[in-house]
Amino acid sequence: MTFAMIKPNGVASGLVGRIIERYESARLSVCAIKMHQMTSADARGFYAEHVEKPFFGELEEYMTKGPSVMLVLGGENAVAKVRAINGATNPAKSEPGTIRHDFAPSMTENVVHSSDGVESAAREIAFWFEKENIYAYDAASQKACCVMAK
Ligand code: FUP
Repeated sequence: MTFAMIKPNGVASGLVGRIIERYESARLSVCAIKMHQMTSADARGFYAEHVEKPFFGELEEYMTKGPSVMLVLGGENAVAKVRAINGATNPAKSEPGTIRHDFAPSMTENVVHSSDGVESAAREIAFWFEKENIYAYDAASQKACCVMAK
């Protein structure tokens, strides 16, 4: 499982459906979903590794300016798959066909986020979701049906 987020400009531009469609078309399943507008405290906690960086002020302003859609996505190789579908952090360097290439106007406003590894995925999922609200993907059946995570 991995954590993904449709950032404020993605939501405001009406891209929620098109972005989730890309994930689901890659055989990833939505295991949890919610909409939430980040507070400054959220941004500082979620991006703790970046708080001291020079770009943090701009990042915080962007991330708190409207609601984002938080997602837990399940399926085989979910972490790597979602990173590939999203494209490079800097849209100018992203491959054609990726979400950031197709929709992101700038490095700061790069439309989507996803966890960069299995450990960060666990941390980020736990940051936004209670365990009982996450539905595990049933890979064996290859169906979109989900079972409650234990
Ligand atoms: P990613 O793993 O792709 O989400 O990227 P990072 O964790 O490295 O960065 C988090 C966010 O900070 C990026 F989505 C955009 C922003 N950022 C900048 O604005 N400038 C930078 O130099 C690096 C990151």
